[in-house]
Amino acid sequence: MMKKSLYTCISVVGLLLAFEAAAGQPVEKNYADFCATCHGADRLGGAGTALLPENLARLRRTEAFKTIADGRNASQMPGFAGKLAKEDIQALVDFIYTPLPEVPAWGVKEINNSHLQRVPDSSFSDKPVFSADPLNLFVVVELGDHHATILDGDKFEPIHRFKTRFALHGGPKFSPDGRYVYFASRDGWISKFDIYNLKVMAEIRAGINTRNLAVSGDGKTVLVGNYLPHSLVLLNAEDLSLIKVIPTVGQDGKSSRVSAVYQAEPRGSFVAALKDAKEVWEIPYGDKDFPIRRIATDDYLDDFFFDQAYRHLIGAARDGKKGLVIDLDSGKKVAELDLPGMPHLGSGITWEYQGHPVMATPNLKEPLVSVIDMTTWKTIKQIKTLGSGFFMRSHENSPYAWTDGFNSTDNRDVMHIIDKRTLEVAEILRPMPGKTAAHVEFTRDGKYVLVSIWENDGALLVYDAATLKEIKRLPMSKPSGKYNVYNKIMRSAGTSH
Ligand code: DHE
Repeated sequence: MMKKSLYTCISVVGLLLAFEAAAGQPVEKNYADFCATCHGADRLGGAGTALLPENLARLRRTEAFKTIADGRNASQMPGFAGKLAKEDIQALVDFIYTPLPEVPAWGVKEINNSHLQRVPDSSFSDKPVFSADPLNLFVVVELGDHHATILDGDKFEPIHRFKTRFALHGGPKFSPDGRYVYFASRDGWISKFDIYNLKVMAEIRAGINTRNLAVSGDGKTVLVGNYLPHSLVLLNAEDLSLIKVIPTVGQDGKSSRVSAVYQAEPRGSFVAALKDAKEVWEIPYGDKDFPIRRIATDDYLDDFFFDQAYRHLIGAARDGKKGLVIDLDSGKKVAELDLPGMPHLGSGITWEYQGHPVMATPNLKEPLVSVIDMTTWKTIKQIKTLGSGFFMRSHENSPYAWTDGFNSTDNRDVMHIIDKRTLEVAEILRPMPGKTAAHVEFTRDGKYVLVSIWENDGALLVYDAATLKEIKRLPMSKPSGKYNVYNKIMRSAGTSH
């Protein structure tokens, strides 16, 4: 298969020469030293977002200045005020808001040229090549050295570890039978991994800066949402070959980044939110033309999740302090949610509380967990925590919901155990004092909980979900998310879908 050099067509030399910082080193040197590792030498993104005017459309320059100086809340972006003078920072701001001499093309030709495929041969098995329960496996993403581990969820022993693309982000998605898992990297690579045979089957670069992917409920199609270019990309789930590229242009004719895409199996559709247009798109995946139903929204949606019936979409506006609830049948907003500090809504979970379905989510900027009645859409409790959290998890068989303090400054090492029956913090754990603890996932039966120690020399800690005692520790390289096959394919109310 052909693999094209990705960035050859872009010349940034002229642009680099155009700027020089007023103080300190030239701006291009500062960019190379402080920004390029995450944002790409050519500004097309990597672990960090692409730094192009198109991608920064909704960020004011003063905000960009603050971000470079102080870092970015809810991301891995550090602040550089201690290393760069104000003039240097301003020069960087001007630099990143300057268009590239040529907008990089990433369309049908480039996507097709990047396609890599492994054809199954007689050595391939239709059954797992290992003895562990294939539905109680965990896929653990290790961000430290860009690997993934397939973990036996009964014995808590690694079965296989393999190299992934650089900077995977978002939850990997499974085929409906749990045999295949699909990963997306921030720089647009989509990979399909055969868990039964422990082999990467296909890869394709669907974008330059990708948000996330979804796999259709019938297992036939993959939809990728991009920041750059502004597009949705439909792929055949079988071999990841390209079906079509859908430019994401709002009703007003302006093109937009994609905030997130998910599949809504009970509706037979994909749902995508646009980041720069007040629109949600529903795309039925059973129709070979993939028609788009546009739903107008009151605000730009950053991320969203669904109620368990997939009737309502619950979205967060990035700049606002509220969430929106949209009835997907009528296409109308039915409620606004009081969310004080911007949730990472994909982390929302649901359960039954006193006969009502409730949803709960941490808030990235406030040390609070919001619990909202999903019948009235009113907040019934804001549970105080020691630090702002990022992820939240539970399981149908557990009375507890676990949430971290990942987004705090002083309490990144805590895990709060919330009693779902009383809405009180029942216990606070410090799994490894001083080390960042984050992201939790339960085993298939809900009896054990896996917690990440989010450090390069980190670990995966296994807890008894009832006694809250640690029972095993596995060294891992910055394990970010871990995903239980059964809980994901059954769309457990306690985890992300
Ligand atoms: Fe994530 C999921 C958006 C920063 C780790 N993150 C998601 C999803 C979205 C999202 C839309 C759901 C996608 C899915 O699962 O299909 N994340 C954002 C942001 O907007 C934000 C705040 C800024 C950004 O950089 O884009 C952001 N996320 C981060 C991080 O800094 C984290 C901690 C480290 C990293 O990988 O960059 C991070 N995000 C994660 C993880 C998930 C995730 C581990 C999957 C959670 C799950 O259990 O499903």
